[in-house]
Amino acid sequence: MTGATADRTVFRTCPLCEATCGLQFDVRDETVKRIRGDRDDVFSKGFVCVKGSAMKQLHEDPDRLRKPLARRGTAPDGAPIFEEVEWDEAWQIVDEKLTAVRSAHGNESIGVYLGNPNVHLLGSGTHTRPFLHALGGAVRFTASTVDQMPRHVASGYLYGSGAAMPVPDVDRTKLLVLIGTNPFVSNGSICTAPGFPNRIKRVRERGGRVIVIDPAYTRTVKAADLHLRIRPGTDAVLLAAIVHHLIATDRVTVGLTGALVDGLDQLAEAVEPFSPEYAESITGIAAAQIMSLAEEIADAESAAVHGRIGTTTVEFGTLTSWLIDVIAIVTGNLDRPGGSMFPKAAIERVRPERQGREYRVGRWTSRVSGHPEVQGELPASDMPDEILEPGDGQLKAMFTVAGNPVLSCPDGERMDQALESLEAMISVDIYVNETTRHADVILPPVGALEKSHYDVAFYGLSVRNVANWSPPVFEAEGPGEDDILAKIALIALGMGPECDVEIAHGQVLSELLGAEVAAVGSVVKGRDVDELLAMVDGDAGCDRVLDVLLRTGPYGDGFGVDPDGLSLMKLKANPHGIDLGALMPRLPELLSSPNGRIDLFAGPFEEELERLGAVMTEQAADGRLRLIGRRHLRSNNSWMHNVEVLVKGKTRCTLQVNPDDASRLQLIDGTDAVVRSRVGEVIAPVEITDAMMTGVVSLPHGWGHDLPGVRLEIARKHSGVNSNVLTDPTAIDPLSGTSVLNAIAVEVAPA
Ligand SMILES: Nc1nc2c(c(=O)[nH]1)N[C@H]1C(S)=C(S)[C@@H](COP(=O)(O)OP(=O)(O)OC[C@H]3O[C@@H](n4cnc5c(=O)[nH]c(N)nc54)[C@H](O)[C@@H]3O)O[C@H]1N2
Ligand SMILES: Nc1nc2c(c(=O)[nH]1)N[C@H]1C(S)=C(S)[C@@H](COP(=O)(O)OP(=O)(O)OC[C@H]3O[C@@H](n4cnc5c(=O)[nH]c(N)nc54)[C@H](O)[C@@H]3O)O[C@H]1N2
Ligand code: SF4
Ligand SMILES: [Mo]
Repeated sequence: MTGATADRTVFRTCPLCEATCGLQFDVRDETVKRIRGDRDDVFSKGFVCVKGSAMKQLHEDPDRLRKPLARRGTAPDGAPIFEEVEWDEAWQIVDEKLTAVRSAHGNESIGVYLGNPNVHLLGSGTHTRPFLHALGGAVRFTASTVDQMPRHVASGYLYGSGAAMPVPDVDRTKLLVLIGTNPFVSNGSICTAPGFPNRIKRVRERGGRVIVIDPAYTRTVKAADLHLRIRPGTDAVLLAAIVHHLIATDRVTVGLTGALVDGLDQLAEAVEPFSPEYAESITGIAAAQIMSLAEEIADAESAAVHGRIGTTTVEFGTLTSWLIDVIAIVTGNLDRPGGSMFPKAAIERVRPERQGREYRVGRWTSRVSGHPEVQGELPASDMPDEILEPGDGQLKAMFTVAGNPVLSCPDGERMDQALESLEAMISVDIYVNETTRHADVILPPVGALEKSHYDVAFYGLSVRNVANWSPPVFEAEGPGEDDILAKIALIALGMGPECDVEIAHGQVLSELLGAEVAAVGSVVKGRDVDELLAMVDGDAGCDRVLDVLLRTGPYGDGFGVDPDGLSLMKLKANPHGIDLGALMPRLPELLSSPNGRIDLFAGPFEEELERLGAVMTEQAADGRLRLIGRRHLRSNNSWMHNVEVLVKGKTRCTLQVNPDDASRLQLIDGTDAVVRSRVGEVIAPVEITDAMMTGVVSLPHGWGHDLPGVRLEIARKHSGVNSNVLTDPTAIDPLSGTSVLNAIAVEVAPA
């Protein structure tokens, strides 16, 4: 199906957000002529958003790095001076820096920050583990603790694994309740459903209802049956009151999963203080409305309650995520069609031997704040302290891989100072941005169109089971993430800057296959590693790992056991993807908790409910404005503002204020306001809109591109301000270490 004017057509999944849309690239004279939605994609069926179509501009962006940069000093205005170098020299710098820091301060002085695109990149998916392993005890931070970590922790305690996250069965549900998420703009999160807006419309077309709980009137609200405006940060109280009402009115129906659940008795007592009347006083939603919402969820033929950023980046994020699942459990909606279900990804590994382990956090703690480790990481908001505070274990070197913590993590100004103070910083990134400008060396992987793709993370969070591999659109003219991470690993293992990455790729494969042939329940248990190695397909290092994962996964060909099963070769033959069917019930098979059961109180949720009551009652007396965030369809966190089509038009980095608040504070539309929090202040133009709830103001994140040395010519012209100058690094959800990015107390005045 080559377009009439194209030399060739390539089908490739979009890697920019979680929706995994299939794109069709028409290429002529080795240039992308046209990008459109792939109508034959088994999952997205032609859906595409403006960002997907901008992949051409991203690819051609002159500011995107094609060669490594080495830092040669600092200009008088504070801007770094970079020089383009060949890869050989870049690897030499990595070796020298790493060796110097390690010999002076040891492995524990090295930190790693992994940003969001890592979960969208096949090479990171397959090679991050060996990279971290080779760095030895490197301290790990990721964007998860400014995002979804509460969801992992709630799942860890409930199901035994942080990876077992139920998703709303959007395509079959009769009642969709969306809390703190705006899929008309974000295209969905922890719920991979390309064309999410259409899927929401279809809920209503088949006679179902859609309810949105959000302080703001959003594009998703516009398409819903009911909008409940909630005071930011109070969702846990609303959800606890729903459980309270279900219990008080005898509406608990646990359904089939009930037999697997412990702790139901304890639940009644734990939510006892959260009456609908109390919840009204905290959330601003009328008690009668809360009761009717609870009854509607209980009575619906099926109901799926789904929470995202507005429910996780708050002080009670883990409790909120837990309560969402508790509601699914007590209304019989967990693990049933139309409710909240567990996907079965093609590369998933569920092993009987894993069952029976207690979920644990806090196996170590951060040096300065004492925060517990969660899922092997420390809170991203601890980075500045860990770098700046002297003492044993102080971080002296950082690797950043596809991350921009200066704009995305709390107290951006201190983060910025901290990174500049390091003895060594190595960044794997495609731009010189607010973060990477501090690096000694920037290692740029090839662009998205020059590498293959498979959504290792998102097919595990998907409303249908799907597998789709994409070839690169253009031949690579440099290394991908797999090569870069492998090379750093080899250098860290002492192999020197001239080592051959193929050694690392080979090692990764042998280890993976070695583990497979030894694993109880593996389809290749007992087979010979060398025999399997000879059968592995794929050009890139990451493709070969993927082939092994696919073939030993739940739908795999088992290296010849099931000739119809999945393999990389089979995916190559199906460029529009393979639909593996609707989600199926997976309990109890999926549970890896002790006894293979769901203990509602395996985590400290009783204590957390007590703390919730105390904190909420106290906060209700605080009359300050609450700051929340927002996204825009043409944005992607901090890094897509350098594409003209995505930033042109009205200024987007505005402080949205409700008309009542604006007149009380004497703010005038279009003029500047100063926003102050405990840690910082910014000046932003006011946008008066009744989309915002009274008492709430909103500022998007990811802006503030005017720092010295940032090489983003277009973004700089639309710089905006960094909203994370206002976020407080000490404010976290204590169970997950996740930053409080919503419901921040602020003062606003005319500038
Ligand atoms: N106040 C506030 N703060 C927030 C949020 C919020 O809602 N409010 N949201 C949070 C969330 S959900 C997230 S996920 C984080 C994101 O936080 P980060 O991951 O730290 O930030 P991003 O803006 O996603 O930065 C992505 C980086 O990857 C680089 N990059 C892009 N493509 C590639 C590639 O192919 N390879 C490599 N190696 N690099 C690439 C970009 O140049 C950029 O430097 O921000 C969080 N911060
Ligand atoms: N266009 C675009 N798409 C994206 C991204 C992007 O930057 N731009 N980022 C991607 C990433 S990394 C992620 S994690 C996802 C996030 O996906 P979503 O969670 O859907 O993202 P948001 O649009 O930030 O929606 C959060 C909503 O929560 C509301 N909210 C804020 N505070 C509260 C609260 O206390 N309670 C309640 N109930 N609601 C609250 C906000 O008003 C907002 O409407 O989006 C992804 N997709
Ligand atoms: S919705 Fe997401 S995956 Fe689909 S085209 Fe847009 S950015 Fe790409
Ligand atoms: Mo995110």
